[in-house]
Amino acid sequence: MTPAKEINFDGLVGPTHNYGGLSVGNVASMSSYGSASNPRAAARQGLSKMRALIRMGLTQGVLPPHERPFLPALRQLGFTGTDQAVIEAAAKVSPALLYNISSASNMWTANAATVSPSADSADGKVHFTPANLSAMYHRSIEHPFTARSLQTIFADDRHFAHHEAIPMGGAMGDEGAANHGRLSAQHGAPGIEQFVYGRSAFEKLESWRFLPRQAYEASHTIARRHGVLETSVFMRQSRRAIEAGAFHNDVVGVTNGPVLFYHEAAYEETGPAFDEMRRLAEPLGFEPIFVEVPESDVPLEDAITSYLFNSQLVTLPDGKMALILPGEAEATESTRRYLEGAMAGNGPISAAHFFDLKQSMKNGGGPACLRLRVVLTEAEEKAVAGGVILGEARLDALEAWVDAHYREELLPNDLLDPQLLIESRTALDALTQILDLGALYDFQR
Ligand code: SUG
Repeated sequence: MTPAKEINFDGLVGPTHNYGGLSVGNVASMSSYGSASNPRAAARQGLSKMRALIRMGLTQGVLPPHERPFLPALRQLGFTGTDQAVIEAAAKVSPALLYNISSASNMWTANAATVSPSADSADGKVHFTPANLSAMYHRSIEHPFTARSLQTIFADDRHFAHHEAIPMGGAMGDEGAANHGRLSAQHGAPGIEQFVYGRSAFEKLESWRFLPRQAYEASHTIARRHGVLETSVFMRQSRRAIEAGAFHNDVVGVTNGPVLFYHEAAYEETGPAFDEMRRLAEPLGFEPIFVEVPESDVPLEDAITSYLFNSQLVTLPDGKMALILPGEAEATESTRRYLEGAMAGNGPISAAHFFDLKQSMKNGGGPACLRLRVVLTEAEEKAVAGGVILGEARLDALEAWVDAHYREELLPNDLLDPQLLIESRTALDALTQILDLGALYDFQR
């Protein structure tokens, strides 16, 4: 086994972070609609979490925000003329359209792609499939730039393999790593991949409160392409969890090392899948550890509002596991009590760290949504391009950059203001220098 470590690539919150209420089925996003956001605070909260993880001895990466408002999307829809004319015309036709092409939703990089480490894949490369995010227009426009960004950063084809996003249409949705987990003895050891889906793309679903986003056929495609099918297990999200607002499985479950930490109501059934995981783990020399949180300790509704499971379960340098949680999990009585018990017991979770991520949480994004996990060996890490693996000096530079370029208040109707486009491009242009990424954005080409 070649030793490897997990690197979290967090999404840097972009300058247009706002509450446009775009995500049906995401209760936080729907109920935050119309309130004032604070893009500067949002970006700062994310950077503080990254800094704290670095100080815990973990390796931290960052992925750049996408260009928003995204004028190429409006031009594709037939708006012509100067940038200002395009924005003004689109605003007249449909303010909602402008909200959609301005969303900072790409900050939730758990939805950027599904990543399989080289220890798992048949050809010994790290595999990436950008998520098509076809469930909602504002997210469906992310994958072309996500692909460009990942191909720029993980450019070395001796180590990295990139696939196209899954074709869209009907219900062939793929939401990336938010519905993907991995169990292994250590990060560098071969593991089992867990693919969680909400439906078949070809199934008729009637009278559901919220529709599932992830298709079984999409999950299966990824496992096949990544060369991990033999060691993959497919599980169906429960209808109850989806209808209660668990629009991604990472709202009700998280994996790390041999551990799957999940809510009792997360899956339609667990028995056959868990048996299969035990069977697959045996020749790999480990036993999966299933930590189920019963409904009687934490009601599903509390799990969803507190984001207990939308935490990062990380292995610290001393080998112990810690949870990186949103402050909401401390403020909710049932989850706080559960965590106190878990840490006092002899289970795998030894510490809980809480972070103020309220700006992102109000759009349904917790600590786990904000990061894409990439397991890399030393040689693979060395092959990462640009300055996206962070040290404290670059974090200082990013904080100063946020303070210089981000507004402290944004209302949905501010998205109709062409000045925001200029501010946003000025900021992103400076960012590509800080992160040493060259001419990454369309407006720079
Ligand atoms: O897709 N919210 C995101 C939140 C994604 C959270 N990610 C994970 N669970 N991994 C979503 O529902 C709202 C954006 C807006 O209204 O601008 C939004 O897209």
